Amino acid sequence: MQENGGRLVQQARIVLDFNWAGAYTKPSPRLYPHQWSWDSAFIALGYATYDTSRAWRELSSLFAGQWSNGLLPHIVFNPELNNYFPGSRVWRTELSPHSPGEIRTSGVVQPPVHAIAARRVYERLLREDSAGAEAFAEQIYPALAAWHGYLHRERDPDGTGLVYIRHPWESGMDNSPLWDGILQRIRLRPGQVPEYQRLDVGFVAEEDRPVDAEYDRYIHLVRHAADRGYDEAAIREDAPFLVWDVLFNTILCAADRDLAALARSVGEDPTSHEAAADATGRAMNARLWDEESGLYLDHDLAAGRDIEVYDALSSLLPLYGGIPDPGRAGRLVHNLESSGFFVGGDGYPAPSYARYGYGYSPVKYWRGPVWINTNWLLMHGLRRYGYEEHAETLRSTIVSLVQRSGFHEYFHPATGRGHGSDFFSWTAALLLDVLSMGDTDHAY
Ligand code: 9WN
Repeated sequence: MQENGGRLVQQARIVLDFNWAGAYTKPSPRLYPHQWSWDSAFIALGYATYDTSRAWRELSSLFAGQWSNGLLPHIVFNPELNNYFPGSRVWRTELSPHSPGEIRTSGVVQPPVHAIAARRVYERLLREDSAGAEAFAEQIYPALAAWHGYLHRERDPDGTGLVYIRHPWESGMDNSPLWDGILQRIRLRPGQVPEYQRLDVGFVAEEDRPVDAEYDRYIHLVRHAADRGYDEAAIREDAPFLVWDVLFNTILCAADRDLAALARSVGEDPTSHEAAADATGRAMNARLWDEESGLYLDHDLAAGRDIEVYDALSSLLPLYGGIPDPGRAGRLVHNLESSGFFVGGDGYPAPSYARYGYGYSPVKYWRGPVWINTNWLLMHGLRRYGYEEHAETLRSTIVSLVQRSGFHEYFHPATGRGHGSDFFSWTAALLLDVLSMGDTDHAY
């Protein structure tokens, strides 16, 4: 490893050590003090490069908060801390017969990156200690199978192959312009606006965060689910937000394939996971591909129409899941090169939302800033389809951005300046993964 790479590795490990809370890793020191679901999976991928036992502990701690119906909550609360809004009291998850009694959690989910991370941890463990690898797989496989089972059963009741999300937080891309049309439909009159106090804007610049009108609707949607006791059939009956999301389904498809591999390693039958992945891939191509634009679009189930937002980076990410055929992949890459996303020209990775798009903001969270996780997915997607040069450009811009600007949550796409929280765990973890790419073979 080169001198600079070595220093960056050390710095990234320091970030993760600083955020290590004894059993899990805080996404960031102050803004996100509890354990978050997809963060933990990305973080485990980083630990897998140098500390498999921590990777294992990270995932175990998250799955300790799993519900008896398989739901893996997007937050597992640390009972000793109450400096995050919305905290456990707002969620009222005790109203569900499935929520765990002693561990407090939220009542929404996040993209299921976990089987992807678990497979990687398993493979690293195999090289170190095959008995340990076996024990890990035996422990994690049933929990992952229950998690995917929940998604396919509860979030795809008609067996379409696509699972729905019911809150912007479930996308992981909370205030993306993708959700503007739906959130605008939610009319809150005086008295309906929930009363609460945000804490996030005390930790980071207000202009970097979602606006109050968005938070009102986030909390309104939390209430909608809690008022129905987290009964999925009741929620979907009149859910204001019900979406087939491209990124969520892409990740599920990829994760189902990794789950199949884990099933094989514990002597279980992988065919149901493979069939689920095939069904999701097929349904994405049949229902979410938009021939005219050459992009995958989200679908608004509550309104019964596609979400005609053409500038979200997530529209290109089915590359990661191997979902498009080569012709469609070519059209996605053409969009990447020509639509204000790319990469290379100005030396930065791809923005979360293209800079000429309506609704673009260079600092506001998921409305334009560069995030490392989505670029990591894009990089692997490009590589998977043989776009080596693009992937390499992206890899080197990811490294140089973090080297220059630090381990921020997100970055201004035109200046590279860091925004949101500093010392952000998945930026560090995924950087470790990217830096390790030359060293070892990656199982993608
Ligand atoms: C709400 C923890 C999480 C990430 C999300 C990101 C942000 C939370 C918030 O932080 O969301 O879940 O309070 O803004 O959007 O992707 O998992 O890092």
